[in-house]
Amino acid sequence: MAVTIRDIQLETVRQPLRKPFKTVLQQVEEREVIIVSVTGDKGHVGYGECVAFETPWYTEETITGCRFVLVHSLLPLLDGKTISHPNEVWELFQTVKGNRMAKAAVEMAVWDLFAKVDQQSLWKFVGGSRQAIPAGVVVAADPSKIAEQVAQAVNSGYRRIKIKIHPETDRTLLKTIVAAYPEILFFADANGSFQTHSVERLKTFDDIGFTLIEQPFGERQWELHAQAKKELDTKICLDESIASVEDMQEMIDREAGDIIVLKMSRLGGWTETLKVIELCRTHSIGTWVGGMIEFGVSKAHNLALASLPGIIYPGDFSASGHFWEKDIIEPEIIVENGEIVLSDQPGIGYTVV
Ligand code: OSB
Ligand code: MG
Repeated sequence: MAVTIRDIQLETVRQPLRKPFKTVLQQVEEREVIIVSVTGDKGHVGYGECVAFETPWYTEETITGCRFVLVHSLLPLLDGKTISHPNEVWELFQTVKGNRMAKAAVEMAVWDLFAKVDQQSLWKFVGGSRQAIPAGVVVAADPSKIAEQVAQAVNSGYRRIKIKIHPETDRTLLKTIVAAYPEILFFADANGSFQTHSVERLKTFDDIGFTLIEQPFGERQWELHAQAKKELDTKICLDESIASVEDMQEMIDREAGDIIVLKMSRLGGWTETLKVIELCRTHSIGTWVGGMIEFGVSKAHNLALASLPGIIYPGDFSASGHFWEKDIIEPEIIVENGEIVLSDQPGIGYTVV
């Protein structure tokens, strides 16, 4: 199968969140992303979404920087090229350093395009085997609102809830909430906020009942993560630390984590993500799929990712209506009985509006 790239378009989408998303690092109230559309020689159109933030609080990329790199560096490398497999895009982009979120957006679009040319759903095209994906939601709010938002999530059918924490978070409050819902899987995400604290401090969160704690320390603080893995019963899960296959190998060599959260954007797209999954499989390291306060295009790609074998926990998969008044895909993503059912339509399986 060879496809010649005939046209590439960028479109900016900007929308307020239905409620503020509050972490110790940043409060997000409005979201801007770039939708990349790639047209092949037979007229099929593939979509990707660039999910870098306005400021570099989560990774070093920004949406403005991504737009610049897309226009001036990445799109000229792809435009007019004939490719026979989407993983060739990674090779084409080798002369551009870093900028993984910008690269991921284009790569996603090309994978969607190839699945459409092949008349297959993207999740089957990448070798997925699960059509019903367990949902999960993130509570990122002021302490006074955590209990209420957890109750709402449980009422909406979510069976996995991730709570944003930092060293100052009220542990008694968390313990009461987690104990109130024995049937719910609770994750914690620290976004590196224990980096100026000790493993001892993190240990005081060990008996709350979290299945895992995501990224307690800084991106490069491998030693602290390794110590935490040894000394806590709660699983240590890395997010920001893992931006490549090399980072994954580093975590394995240093025994710096039990599990990782996959995000296609942070890893630079499908090709690198599939390599990371393969490495995890070889070393029996569990994976699950994270969210980026993203719109439906990025979510659809991440849902396809979650259908692969080896994904052991429910991801950050909330319904379109959780963040957005109106998503940019049709139909919107809905959660029923705690699951999201993937479409059999070609490509990402949603129409982009
Ligand atoms: O650290 O997992 C994170 C959102 C934006 C940036 C970083 C993170 C998050 C989330 C996921 O916690 C939220 C979601 O999209 O469901
Ligand atoms: Mg995280």
